[in-house]
Amino acid sequence: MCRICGGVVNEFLDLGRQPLSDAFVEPDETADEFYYHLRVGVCESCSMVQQLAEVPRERMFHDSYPYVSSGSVRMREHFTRTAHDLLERESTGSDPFIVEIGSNDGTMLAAVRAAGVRHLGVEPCGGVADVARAAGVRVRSAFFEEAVGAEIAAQDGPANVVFAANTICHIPYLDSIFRGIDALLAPDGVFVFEDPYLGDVIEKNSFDQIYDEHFYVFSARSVQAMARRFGFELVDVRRLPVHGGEVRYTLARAGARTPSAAVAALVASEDARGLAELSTLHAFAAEVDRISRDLVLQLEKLRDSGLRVAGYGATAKSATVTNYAGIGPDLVPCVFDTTPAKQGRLMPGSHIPVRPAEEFAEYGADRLLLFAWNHAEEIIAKEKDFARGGGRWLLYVPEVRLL
Ligand code: JHZ
Ligand code: SAH
Ligand code: ZN
Repeated sequence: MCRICGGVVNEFLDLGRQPLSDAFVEPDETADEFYYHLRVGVCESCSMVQQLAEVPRERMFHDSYPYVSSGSVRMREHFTRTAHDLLERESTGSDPFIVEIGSNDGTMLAAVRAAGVRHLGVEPCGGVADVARAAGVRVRSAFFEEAVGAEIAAQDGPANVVFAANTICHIPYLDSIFRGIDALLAPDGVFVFEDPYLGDVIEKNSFDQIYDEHFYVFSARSVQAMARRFGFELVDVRRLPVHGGEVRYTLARAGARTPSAAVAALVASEDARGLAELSTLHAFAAEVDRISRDLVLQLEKLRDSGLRVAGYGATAKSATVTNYAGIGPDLVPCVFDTTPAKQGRLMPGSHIPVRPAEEFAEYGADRLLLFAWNHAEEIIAKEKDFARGGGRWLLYVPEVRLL
């Protein structure tokens, strides 16, 4: 049953037994790993692409959650720009108030704070919330939901903007979220969120965008239907190049703003290409299989030719690829990553060891599997010596290929 509208959900993709994508394990803790069956379907009534089973939120988001937004220079720039955009376009009145859901280490809100604007982050993971606090960002440690929205409104007054990046698609209980936003948002306020876009996932075969944390994959059509169901209207959309292709959705209270032409245009383009049709999604599922098999073949070839292989970027996304395709340390002996909380641990399920990025040069890789393909530009530029020395990058989005 659809988590948004109660309609019939048709399964189109079975990604098998999967661990929690951000549960990097200590070498002696692999016996305790949590697994679940990752299956994805689409709602016949509202077109929402969603998982068929839910992982309890506390299992995924806790005080030692390892992901930090600040791990990429390009993302830091993106969020500084985002803060300035929000401040310019939306923060009307003499004392505007901006709330961010899923504020993580405060990368976005630090720029709001620097502008001297009243703000609050809502973030359940203590470790990253403390990083934000250390930077002077105001954070409430909580899962945003109906009651939290009402409490913030009572304490701080209505919000002009509620923003969320890579967070709303993580939350199955969106009915409660919308009631919380209804309680919190000023009459002419906006709810702005950005998440991976179904159009890009299908076009690029980026099936690794689907893992425990990404419960929904949004499209303009499904977000429009969802907004209406909860008393809001989708009034603007903007495609973003970050994280492999996202859309920023702007929602206002129903009737408060006139939707821009971009909304109708994106919905029409989705309908024209049959984006949410089962035939399209089944074709995508077939591509997932083909690409996974291709990647394993390519890695076996590299191993058999005696080349030194490693992974680059211990992403959450890579859990889907490694566990679905069956890629372990025999094919990718280790992965390099800049995140201290991931280093010295094993990748979930595949048990590929994560090593500090500083050890990358001395390892002397011949081929690097770019798990963080969404940061390709930044990473390939940073590691230009690798290619200069004859090394080559192996990518699997949108196809398996050597650069
Ligand atoms: P990156 C996470 O996904 C989880 P992940 C989450 N569900 C989500 O939606 C997105 O973030 C926003 C490392 N790295 O951004 C840092 C280097 O080592 O693709 C990260 O561990 N060197 C919330 O994990 C990883 O790669 C570098 O130069 O798929 C990148 O993770 C750079 C740039 C990154 O998100
Ligand atoms: N916005 C940041 C962080 C994304 S990570 C960025 O785009 O880089 C997703 C974040 O959402 C995590 O920090 C997680 O703790 C948080 N989150 C998950 N459920 C939440 C909820 N109900 N309310 C607030 N934050 C939530
Ligand atoms: Zn539905």
